[in-house]
Amino acid sequence: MAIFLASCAALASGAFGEFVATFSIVGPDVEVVRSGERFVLEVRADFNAPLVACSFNLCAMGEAGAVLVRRSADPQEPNGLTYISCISQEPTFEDGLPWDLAAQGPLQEVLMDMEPADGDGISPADDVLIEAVEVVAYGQGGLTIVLDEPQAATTLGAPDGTMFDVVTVDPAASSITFQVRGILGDLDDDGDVDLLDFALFQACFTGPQVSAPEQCQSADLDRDGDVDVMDFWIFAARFTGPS
Ligand SMILES: [Ca+2]
Ligand SMILES: [Ca+2]
Ligand SMILES: [Ca+2]
Ligand SMILES: [Ca+2]
Repeated sequence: MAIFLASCAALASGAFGEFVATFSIVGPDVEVVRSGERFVLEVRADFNAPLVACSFNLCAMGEAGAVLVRRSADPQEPNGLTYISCISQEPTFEDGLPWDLAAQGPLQEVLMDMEPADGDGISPADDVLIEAVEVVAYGQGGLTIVLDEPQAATTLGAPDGTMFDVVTVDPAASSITFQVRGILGDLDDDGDVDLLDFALFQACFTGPQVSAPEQCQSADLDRDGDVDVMDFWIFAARFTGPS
């Protein structure tokens, strides 16, 4: 691990000159998320040589905050890139979560194939899912999540001792911004989830796969377009009574 950290700090400068990788962050196609709402962000990449390791930082900026609650790159849980496992120095994979991206600072993710066979690695391709992370927004106001300082490696070692190449982020897709509003389930925006909110919820309840009208978007708590019993269970779990 110490060697790995040292390698990580000493940025490679074109050790693999022909290697080109571009990273981006992708989130739900919404402008507004509710405080307490959980959503998924994907780190994706285009690259032209087999990828065996990468690292990047996730940061949160703005008035509202975000807590990272789950990673997909659990060594025990294949994320679609089954030979990729995750090591995170700060925090460790096992005990680091939840990680408050606003209060605790950037989270560095390091994903790698621990023992790649010769020629192993994720095959070169466009728009590859590197990792999906689940985030819960909190507070009120603007929230921007930034993908920062991505690095990647085509091998776990090179003759000159360098490991990672600096890669680029897609400038148009290196960050994602939301407005964080209210509390999930607080349909009248008065700071609680009580029977008055339930009355509004009930008025919007139409069942599965019935498209919710504009005024009922805030009752679609799982954001699948309808207001059904799945939304009700989320509402019930958030029920606080009047404040
Ligand atoms: Ca309320
Ligand atoms: Ca539904
Ligand atoms: Ca729904
Ligand atoms: Ca109330």
